[in-house]
Order: sequence, then structure tokens, then C-alpha cells
Amino acid sequence: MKTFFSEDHRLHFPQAELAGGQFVTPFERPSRVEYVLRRLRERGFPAPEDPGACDMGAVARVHDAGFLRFLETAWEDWKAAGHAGEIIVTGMPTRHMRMDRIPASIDGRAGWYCHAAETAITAGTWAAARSAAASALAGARALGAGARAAFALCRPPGHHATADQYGGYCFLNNAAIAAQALIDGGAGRVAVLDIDFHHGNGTQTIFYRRADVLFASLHGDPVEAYPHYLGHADEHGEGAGEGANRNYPMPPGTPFAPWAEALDDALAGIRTHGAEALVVSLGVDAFRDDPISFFRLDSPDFLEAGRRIGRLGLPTLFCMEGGYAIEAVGLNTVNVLEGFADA
Ligand code: 5XA
Ligand code: ZN
Repeated sequence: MKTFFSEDHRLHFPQAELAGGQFVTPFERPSRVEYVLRRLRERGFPAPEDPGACDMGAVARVHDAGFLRFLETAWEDWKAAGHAGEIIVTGMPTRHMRMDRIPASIDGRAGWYCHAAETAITAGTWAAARSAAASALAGARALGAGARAAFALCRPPGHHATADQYGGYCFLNNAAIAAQALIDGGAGRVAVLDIDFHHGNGTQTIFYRRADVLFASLHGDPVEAYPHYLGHADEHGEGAGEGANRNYPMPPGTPFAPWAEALDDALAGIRTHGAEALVVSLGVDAFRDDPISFFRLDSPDFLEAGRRIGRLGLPTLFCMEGGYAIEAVGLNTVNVLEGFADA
């Protein structure tokens, strides 16, 4: 299985994340990928390829032009405004406020383009985000060239990023960008399967009104878990996309058996949809020891999840998302890839 990865991910490492009313070292940190790289090596996967420069035309197929300009210039604008720290949003437009006027100030624009204040922007965030999208696009190209599977070791992750908002540690929606590239490369229908513990609100919103990209997500019930305001079972898609969105919210303590039942149902939906290619948002924070999640999957369960995904028989691109039990992230991620390869 070809893997793609850029060292530029290191350029994004905020000093702090706002969690539980405190500033803590971000859960989403560079060392996460070191464990994945080490495990890939140990298990005999080919050395990851650098994806090269990011095709911004492909990124612009998914993201709003104003949002991309904001991400590109945010750090300079923030510094020019005299701010000493990293970009942490203190106000966002919410109910009872106007949604038709984008502010001029960097503080106002940062709030406009953000949906979760735990996520800071630093000097290197834009370069790191582009490098993650580049890995996803290289993976999509590998599938287009006939590969059965590819793994994009994306960091920062992407599935919470909407067309015009960052948050949940995500800036560019790597999986959505790859899915769109597969469609643009000639696939009639594509599916995105999101097995990260958190609902992929960004991916859902991007494709919600479209029939050509099915989105299916297994996640902690938003009644209890981030992103809190989307991810319920009754969100089925709208307009042409009606029926092409499938959510499987599950309660605290969910072990593998019901999770796997949801996975099988999602895979059956993907088959029925007639997808010609699959993008997997591969988060491993459904692991029992994950510090910010509440499912109970064990490491061998990720192998079995990979096998079930592999039995679908579709060309598949895995894009790395979350997972914060740092030392187990490598094992659990590579277990999914190995299970897939064994199927
Ligand atoms: O998949 N998403 C994550 O792991 C990020 C969760 C952010 C919670 N504040
Ligand atoms: Zn997650």
C-alpha cells in the first residue's frame, strides 16, 4: 500500500489548546505521527512518499475562496494587529447575530471562519494544512492510477473543516478534497466512511446536498460528544443528497460488537449507493484508552474493522484523522491498514 506523508506537518504545533477551561498542550501534536511512521516501518510498509506541492485548484473545489484567503493571510494579519500570542478565537457569530456581513478586523474574521475555539492558528499552520491536503490528493491520484489502496498520513486532520470554517484541530478537509478529486478524475460515485470517534461535521456539510458522494459516520452521540451540534441519526441529506448521508451516533462505553454492527450497516449502504471508490476518514480515537473519547475498542478490533472495510472490494484511500492515546495510535492505525490488506 502506497503511503504519503509530509514533514511539513511539524510546522503546526500550537503552544496551547483550550480544554476544560485550561490551556493544555494540544492533544493533536506532532508526535502522534511518529508512532504511525514507526509502526509502518516495523510492519514492512513501503517508505512514505512526499506528496510535493499542494494543488490549490483541487482544494478550491471544496473550500470557499474567502476562507482560503483568510487561512493564507491570518497569521500576518494577526501579527500586524499587534497580537502577541497565537490565534485563538474569542467570539463567533451565533444565534441572533448577522450572518451577512464578514468583519474586516482579523479578530472578527477569525471568529467568522472558526467553529471551535480549542484550535489555534500559528505561523506554520497554513503550510502544514496544505501539506496534509497534498498527501490526500497524492493518495487520490494513486487510486486514479489503479492502486487498490493508499494511506495519506495527514496532519493536521481534516474532517471537522467545513467549506468555510476551521475547528476541531482541522483546517482543510483532506478527505473531502480527496473525494472531490476522485469525482473530478472520473469516478461517478464515491463514498466517505468516517470511523473517527467524532462526527465528521465538515465532510457531512460539504456533501449534504449531493448524490454523488455518500457520507457515512460512526461516532459518539453528539448529545454527549464534540462536535455537539451535528451528527444525529435523522440527518439523511437534503435535495439531491437525500439518502446519501448516514449517521451512526453511539453512547458512552460502546464496545466493538455494536460498533461493528454499525460499520456493517454503513458498508452495506456504501455498496447499495454504487460507490466506485472509498475514502476512509481514519481516526483511531474510538480506542478504549483515548483521553478525549468514550468508546471501548481494543487494538485487535481495528484489525477486524480493516478486514471488513477491505471485503467491500473498493479502491480505498485512508486519510488520517484523530487518535490521542499517543503510543497506541501507531498500532491501531496500522492494524486497520493491515486488516484491509489481509481481506
Ligand atoms: O476527530 N476530531 C477530533 O479528534 C477533535 C476533537 C476536538 C474536541 N475539542
Ligand atoms: Zn476524533
